[in-house]
Amino acid sequence: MDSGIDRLKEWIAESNNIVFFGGAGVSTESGIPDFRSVDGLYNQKWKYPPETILSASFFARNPEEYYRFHREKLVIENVQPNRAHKRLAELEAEGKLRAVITQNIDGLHQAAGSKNVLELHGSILRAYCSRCRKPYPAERMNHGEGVPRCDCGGVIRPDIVLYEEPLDQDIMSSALHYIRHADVLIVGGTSLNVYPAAGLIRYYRGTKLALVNLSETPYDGFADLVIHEKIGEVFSQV
Ligand code: CNA
Repeated sequence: MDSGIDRLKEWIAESNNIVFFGGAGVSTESGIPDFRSVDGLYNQKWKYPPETILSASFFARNPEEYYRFHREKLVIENVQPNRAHKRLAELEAEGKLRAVITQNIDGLHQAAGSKNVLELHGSILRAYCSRCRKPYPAERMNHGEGVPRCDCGGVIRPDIVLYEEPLDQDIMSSALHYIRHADVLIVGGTSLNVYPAAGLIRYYRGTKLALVNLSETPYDGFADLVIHEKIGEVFSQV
């Protein structure tokens, strides 16, 4: 077994205060493309770049185009949690892992059985009216046609944080609390390019920060252990 993975396995075995912080790379092995890999959404052809379509001003101006992108690119059918999601859920059930903090909007950690999931960027499995805030099931937003509308006439929107919108402060403070008090912090499947989420790992104060990511990140030098391998494969060994 690889020595980096051995070390991570030891850290996990010895701790009951592990926190996981992840991103889109956690779900690529479930078949959901990330943003920045070669086959990620940023490298696929679309009329506008994803940062533009996924922005609050674009959504307000052009909800038709937003929903075309949403249904074609964000909603992926029949996806299942992979080995990383499942092992994280097991570690929580064993009383070893305190929280999963995720930038993902796909709900796969909960599908795997994780209970304490902090969704920094919301979820495409929830929707609400952008005018009166009435909650709606995600079904029509994710699978219908055209722009879904509320009884009040407002546009129904996904419960995700669009670019230009602030993150939920309660979720951010809670994430910060878990990271600050973690013994082992595992960061995985994230390019650590999207702020303010990426900056959270600077609040870690321990000496066991493991970074599991296929490609290099700006924080590789900040970590105590760096593993450049597929996260599902790593979690199947720890
Ligand atoms: P990103 O910027 O696309 O980075 C993903 C990182 O994961 C890259 O550095 C890859 O090298 C790495 N990676 C890809 N596959 C694996 C793997 N199997 N094992 C290990 N590493 C891997 O995504 P971030 O999450 O950092 O960026 C934040 C954005 C992306 C958030 O706002 C998300 O909401 C958004 N996003 C979410 C999803 C989802 O919910 N599944 C999908 C696509 C984008």
